[in-house]
Parts: sequence; structure tokens; C-alpha cells
Amino acid sequence: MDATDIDQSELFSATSWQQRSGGPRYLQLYRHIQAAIKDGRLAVTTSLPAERELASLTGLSRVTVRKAMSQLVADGLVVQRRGSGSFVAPQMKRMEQSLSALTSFTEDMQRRGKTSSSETLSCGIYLPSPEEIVALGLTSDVQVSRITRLRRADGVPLAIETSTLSTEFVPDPNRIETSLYEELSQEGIRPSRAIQRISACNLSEDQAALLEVSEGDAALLIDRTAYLSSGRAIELTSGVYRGDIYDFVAELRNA
Ligand code: 16G
Repeated sequence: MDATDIDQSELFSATSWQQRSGGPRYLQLYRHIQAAIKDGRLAVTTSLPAERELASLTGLSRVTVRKAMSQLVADGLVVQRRGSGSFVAPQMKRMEQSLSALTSFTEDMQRRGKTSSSETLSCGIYLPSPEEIVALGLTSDVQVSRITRLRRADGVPLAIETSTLSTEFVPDPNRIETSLYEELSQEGIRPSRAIQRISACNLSEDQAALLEVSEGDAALLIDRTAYLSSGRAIELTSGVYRGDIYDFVAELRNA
């Protein structure tokens, strides 16, 4: 038994928080764990006892424990990873992102005082798909650089983005480290306008695993086509953004 086990057995011991008149037992356990997460007694990424152990620590049935855990997972307080158990989920306040400013992920996160990072999931040079040919105004013999990245802020995964640009602008996608726009600006290139299409989607198993949420969770699918001031399309990015964190906000003016 290590220090964490001792703390957890104290934390979950039934005497401290269960009350006869406190409503359904699963809800009492839910609220108890929720409060411990909020006040830091259960820190982010702490692993929680397995269902059987939690049942024995709390004196509740496994069915009751399972019900409380399902609710904690559904509310984004706990993540379950197949084979490795349940953990306190990283907490991130909802973020509002303006739909009228053309900014990069890195700039957005810097503005919020967060450290952004990018993990390249795949990257290479390809012949463009029919959709890319149309969106970027290419001929079919021109090659494109395509890069798929997992975008994080302060270590929390927020989005998966696939960006396609002609090799004329990005000859080597491996060179993109943290920021695509920073890489372009070093070549004196900066998109000046973009069109975004936003739709709703549910995360696939793979996407959910990368974003550390549950399969089927709601997300926003955003396709951005960005243009140079000359009117030429330069970037096509298709991104999946966590629906539990992002709010995209548009300012409307009287027409
Ligand atoms: C944003 C853009 C994306 C762009 C990326 C560049 C949206 C919906 N998408 O995520 O189109 O490629 O920023 O960010 O805002 P970077 O310069 O940090 O790589």
C-alpha cells in the first residue's frame, strides 16, 4: 500500500460522506468524487480504485459504483482507458473562439496564456484528392503536403486537424513543428481571409481515444479554406474540436 492508497481509502471510507437522508447512494458517491476533484483532493490524472475496490471501500454495491462512475465519465470528470482503469480527467474551462478573427491555434492559445503543442499523427506529400483540387484551385498533377496533428493546450488534447497545402507553399511538411502559420510567415506568407464551415459530429473510437473523451461524444467539425490577399486559396484544414470545450462565437451586425 502506498501513500495514495492510504489517502484514497480515507477519502472513500463510507463514514465521511454517506448519509441516510442524502438521496440515492450513487448520487452521493458521484457528488463526493466530484467535490474531491474540484477541491484538488483528487488531482488531475490520479488513478481511481477499480470498481470492485471502490465497492469495498465505500460499502456500496458494484452496480451503484458503476452508475456513479458512468455519470462521472459522461460529465467529463473521469476518463476510462480500456485496460488501464479510470483517471481524473484534465479539467479545462470552456473556450470562446471568435469567428471573425483569422488566427492560428498557437496564437489563440498564447493569447489565453496557455502553452500549445502539436503532435504529428501523419504527414507526407501526396497527389491531391478531388476535394483538395477544387478547394485549393489546383491542377491534378500538382502535389500537396498533408499533415494531421493532435493539438494540445497545457497538455490537454483539444483538436485533431488535417491541413493540406500545395508543395509550392509547404515543400516539406516535416518542417512544421508547432505552428503552420509561423512556418508560412517565415516565408513571408500569411492567409488574409478564410471561409469556415462548421458542422456537428460524433467522435469515432480513434478520435475519442486521441482527445481523451468517450467514443460518440459530440464534437465540432470545422473546415477552413484560407486565402492569400491575391485571392488564391492556400490552406484547406479539416479539424475536429472537442464539443465539451469549444464555443465558437460570431458577432452579428445590423445588415
Ligand atoms: C487553427 C485553424 C486552422 C489552422 C491552424 C494553424 C480553426 C478552426 N482552424 O486551428 O485552419 O491551420 O489554426 O495553427 O481555427 P498553427 O499555426 O498553430 O499550426
